[in-house]
Amino acid sequence: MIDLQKLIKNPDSISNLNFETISEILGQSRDIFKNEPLLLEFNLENSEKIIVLGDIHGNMQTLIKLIEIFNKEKPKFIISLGDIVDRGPKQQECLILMLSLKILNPNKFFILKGNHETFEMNQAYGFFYDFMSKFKDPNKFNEILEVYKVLPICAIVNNLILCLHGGIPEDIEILTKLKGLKTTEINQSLINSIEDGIFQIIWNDPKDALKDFTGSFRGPGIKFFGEEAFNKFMNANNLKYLIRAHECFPEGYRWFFDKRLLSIFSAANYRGPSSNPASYAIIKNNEIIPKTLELS
Ligand SMILES: [Mn+2]
Repeated sequence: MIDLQKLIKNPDSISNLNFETISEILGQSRDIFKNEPLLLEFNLENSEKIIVLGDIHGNMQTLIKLIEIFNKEKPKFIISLGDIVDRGPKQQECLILMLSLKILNPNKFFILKGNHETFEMNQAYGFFYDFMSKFKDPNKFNEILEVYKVLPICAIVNNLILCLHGGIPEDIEILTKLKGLKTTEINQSLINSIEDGIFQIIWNDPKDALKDFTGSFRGPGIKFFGEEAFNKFMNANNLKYLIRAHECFPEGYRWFFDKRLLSIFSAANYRGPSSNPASYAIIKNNEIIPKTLELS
């Protein structure tokens, strides 16, 4: 049995884990995720905090700083908006570190699915290659895909603040469909009614100076959404704010739509030295406070 506390204190040691140990961590975290609903719901008492994280993309240096912030701020819950792997130098290490945090704090630490928690993206953007160069066996990678399959999709805080990776989907009823649903309960007819909505949740982007939904350069089925579409979705679901990730801005975070949508990204220097600070959000007393984190 691996000592996860020790692993978290020495993240460099994750690089040397054998697959047997990794498999144990994947299996344990999967067992926790599969009992979580696809739509998580949180309620905060006055002065309690949630920390929300954006994309990590293998940036261990930023992730270690963020863990120091968790220890200092002592939030009641931590929500990651996904995109832990692909692109950065320590992808497998970041994933195993995040899953270890989940296993040790199952009721405090939550991970939502991003568009990079998929096999297609891992094949195109580095994680599959990174994994294969170490463990050589594509069947072993299936154990990672089994974890992706059971990740929750979105979270709602105090019935007011929606958290997800990409954006709102065209399906205005998607949250009602996901509410109370566990991945283990999904059958074929249900898949047909939720898969487009989930796909757009992990892929869509907001765009100023746009009203409705429009096609995106990112690919078929992916949309940009404007303020009118955003307001319609949020009002229909009695929600006020959205916190999302998925896009890196040079200033670290960006507000959209009259400060009702906050976009965060938690991998610093994503496009090279000094290209962007990392950002994250604190939710407290139904307010959203964006934060940046400069890394040398
Ligand atoms: Mn993304």
